[in-house]
Amino acid sequence: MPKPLLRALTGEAVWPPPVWLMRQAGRYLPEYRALRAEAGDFLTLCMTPTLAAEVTLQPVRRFGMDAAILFSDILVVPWALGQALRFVEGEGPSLPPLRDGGALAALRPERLEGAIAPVLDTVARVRAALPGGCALIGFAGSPWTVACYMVEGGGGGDFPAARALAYADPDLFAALIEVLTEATTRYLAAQVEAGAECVMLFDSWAGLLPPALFEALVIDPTETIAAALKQRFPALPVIGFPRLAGGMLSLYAQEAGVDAVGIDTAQELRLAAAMVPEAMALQGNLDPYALLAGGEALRAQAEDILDAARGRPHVFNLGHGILPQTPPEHVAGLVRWVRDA
Ligand code: 1CP
Repeated sequence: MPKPLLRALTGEAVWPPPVWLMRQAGRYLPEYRALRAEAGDFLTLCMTPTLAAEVTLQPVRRFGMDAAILFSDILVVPWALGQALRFVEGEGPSLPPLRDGGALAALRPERLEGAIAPVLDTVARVRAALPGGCALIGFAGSPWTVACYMVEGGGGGDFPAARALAYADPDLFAALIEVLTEATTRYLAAQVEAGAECVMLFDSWAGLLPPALFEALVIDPTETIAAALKQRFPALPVIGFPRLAGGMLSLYAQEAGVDAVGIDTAQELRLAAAMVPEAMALQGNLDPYALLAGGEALRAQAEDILDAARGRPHVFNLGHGILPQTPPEHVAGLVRWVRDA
């Protein structure tokens, strides 16, 4: 019997729906904080296969999730291409901003395979240790979202330099997206060869773009990556997460070549269901703040989501990542409600 997550991603209305949560490994878990302290810094944790595999498995053991998601970060790709990356405690990622042809030419795509070897080792270890019905998700950031961090030199959510550069130097921006499209395809294909059973492309900042740029910088690169992966692995399910895409969700669902779409917190799930093809799985979309709050608000929202997606292929999830302050008991309670639905 195929794993529930893979059944849902290939178009089956599994009931109750499989459940996992974005950022299910992380600071809200005491056992994560302990291993993170042992590793020292975040990038070391990502690049130490024994520790990264253990962190990946922690939420699976504690909550019995239907999926494990590789513990890594979307910024591993720029780091592997040679852009210096640091995670500053309490502030997030920091990179030397990439804003001209010289910085683009300094990227070293040929370094990718060597640099990601520890990540592939983590994938293989997790796959070998997974409990029966639990599926392993590989992932990467999509080119637009990763480019936001590379051009800006860090996070924050507004990305003024990246958005301005897309207009000021469209050729440079297109060249950067092309490098990332190619590298992301190789990175995801390597994860699948190492044992990932499906892959997810996080486009967390897709919603910053107007429609024409959304097509060129979000849909087109995603389609290129999905098509290249399907050519090598015809049965591989691909999940796209065009966060805050709003009305562009329907074009994304039709054209990006993905099998499932992650729905963010701002979309009404019934409307989202009407915007995507019937056989396409929906993943989402509980508000991480409802999970933080717990109690009746959480239960009511979870039940509404279950009801909205009933009869459709659905993967229960959040609309964005778990907040670090979330009590682990709220996660346990949520998983129980979904299972008892
Ligand atoms: O201090 C710490 O322990 C580091 C916090 C942390 C964690 C736990 C970062 C830094 N990354 C991660 C892990 C991570 N990142 C996973 C692991 C698997 C899981 O879900 O359990 C995944 C899938 C990601 C993906 C990721 N990283 C995204 C896409 C999803 C999203 O949240 O929108 C993004 C945008 C990043 C960038 C990033 N990495 C880390 C931080 C703090 C950020 C956000 C920076 C910002 O924009 O301000």
